[in-house]
Amino acid sequence: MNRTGRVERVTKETSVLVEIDLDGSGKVDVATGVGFYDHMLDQLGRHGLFDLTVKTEGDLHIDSHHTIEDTALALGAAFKQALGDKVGIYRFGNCTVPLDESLAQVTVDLSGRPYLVHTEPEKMAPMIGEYDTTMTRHILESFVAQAQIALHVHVPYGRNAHHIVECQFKALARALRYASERDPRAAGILPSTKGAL
Ligand SMILES: [Mn+2]
Repeated sequence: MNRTGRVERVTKETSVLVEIDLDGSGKVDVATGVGFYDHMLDQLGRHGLFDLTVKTEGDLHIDSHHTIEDTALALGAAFKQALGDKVGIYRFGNCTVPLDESLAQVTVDLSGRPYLVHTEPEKMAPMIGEYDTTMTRHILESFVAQAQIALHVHVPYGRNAHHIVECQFKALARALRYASERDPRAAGILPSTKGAL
């Protein structure tokens, strides 16, 4: 069974195409027009072992906000679509990833209910290239809302903004991979006592 998602999202502000294969090998083809964001989405595919295509044409003449946010919304929707009925998956995943002086701890539940808890150092460089560092939380909020997952992301310490953001995407990728992978002991079983996810 294919576990793929494809979402096209077109508004007056942006045009986004996302394709994802949860059972891929980390092949990534990403172009949003925001270099650092491309780098982060590359982490997501590579460390999640998802095949991921992202093509966004946004109103970058204003700023990168809509481009970044709408891409995250489409990504969340595509991820949910790819998860399908969630039968036979692990459901929960967590991963802690250091990047030199920074550390990210990510825990996920593919619960069907959107909830985000996010903490990161308050003091951080405001921009990484065209990427506004306050957008990290906005990306996670947008992804969570569409993917309908519970996501806890904590950066207890870190100094360099590039490191602080990148370790979050790496840990997110790995946590999503662990949660969405098939559990060989749970074939045909929905991991919920409620009978719904
Ligand atoms: Mn916004």
